[in-house]
Amino acid sequence: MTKTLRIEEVRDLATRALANNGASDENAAAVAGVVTSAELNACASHGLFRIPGYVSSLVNGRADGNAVPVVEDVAPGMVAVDAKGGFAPPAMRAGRAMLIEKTRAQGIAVLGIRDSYHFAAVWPDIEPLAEADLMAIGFVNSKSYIPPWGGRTPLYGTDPMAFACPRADGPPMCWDQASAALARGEIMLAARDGHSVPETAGLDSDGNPTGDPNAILEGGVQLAFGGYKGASIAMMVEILAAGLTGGNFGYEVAEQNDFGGPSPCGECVIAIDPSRLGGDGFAWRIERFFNRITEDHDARLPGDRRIAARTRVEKEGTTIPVALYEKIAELAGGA
Ligand code: NDP
Ligand code: PYC
Repeated sequence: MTKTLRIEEVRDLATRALANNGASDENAAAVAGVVTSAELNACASHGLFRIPGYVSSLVNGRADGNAVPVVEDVAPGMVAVDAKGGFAPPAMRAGRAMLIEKTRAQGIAVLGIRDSYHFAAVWPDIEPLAEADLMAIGFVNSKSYIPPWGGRTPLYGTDPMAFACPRADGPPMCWDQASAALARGEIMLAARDGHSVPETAGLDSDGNPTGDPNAILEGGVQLAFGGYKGASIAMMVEILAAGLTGGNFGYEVAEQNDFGGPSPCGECVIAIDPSRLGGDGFAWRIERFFNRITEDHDARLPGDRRIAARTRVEKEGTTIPVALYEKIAELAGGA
């Protein structure tokens, strides 16, 4: 059984569920913002599905719902944000203006967030930079689920990275992908809904490839996309998101008690002003380049599925299982 919600109902429900369980108004609004964006963009794995996990991290005291992020101007091209054990979206909101200012002033700047709980897609973090005519690339790490290539023990998180590029004609192009063959959220949704997953997604507890999502989640491991090449990407994401920022590596989180909610890790965003190198013609050159992609048979730009979803979901709403709706309504103190 399913229930369809209008997008403003999603925002209201998510905000109340967080606020009702100890998040400050500001933090609840920031987290509900990324959850609502995920539903609007048809990204079910990081939308309302994540609210019970956010709430459990508040209730068990792991994440601080009243954290006030501290933004530090650490170098001409560097912004550091200490999330103070709170969620990542308020930390990103707090640091973004300084990142944009420094990038405009110097052509390039980097923002690092440490001690933050990230449980969302990455494109909402970097798309606003491309809307401000900057290029951006973002890296987030999570609790470890993926062994190093040739190993058996989880070391890397599912470690997403996202890239956003402004364009002359349309919303920014923004891709966003896990270093894992499949985001853990997708495997969890498959387990919930009784679907199998591709056998490239993970191994069972005996080390055998499996399409059974429960076998991967319960004692198995996930695999990087593209074999050893994806494992090297995951390693890079750990180094940039955690090593560079002072956040926890995925394995350090795995060694702590696991409450199943978001992981206290790190995030790194590099922003570049393309007009400094590419000149005024940059956005149109990109447009012509993108045309070469979209003119070729069934090829499309990454992110186009999400962008197309926005108009549809705005009009028709988003559909979630009734059981999830009832759970969140209970957390929110009522429907
Ligand atoms: P997908 O494999 O679904 O998609 C990855 C990217 O590929 C998207 O940009 C998608 O665009 C694009 N894409 C898909 N099909 C095509 C196609 N036919 N042609 C061109 N591009 C295509 O995502 P993942 O499962 O890897 O990740 C899902 C989400 O999980 C991400 O948002 C990620 O940030 C999040 N995540 C978060 C983590 C965290 O720690 N916070 C950890 C891991 C993942 P489109 O969306 O338009 O289909
Ligand atoms: O889907 O892999 C995932 C994930 C991990 C942390 C948040 N999302």
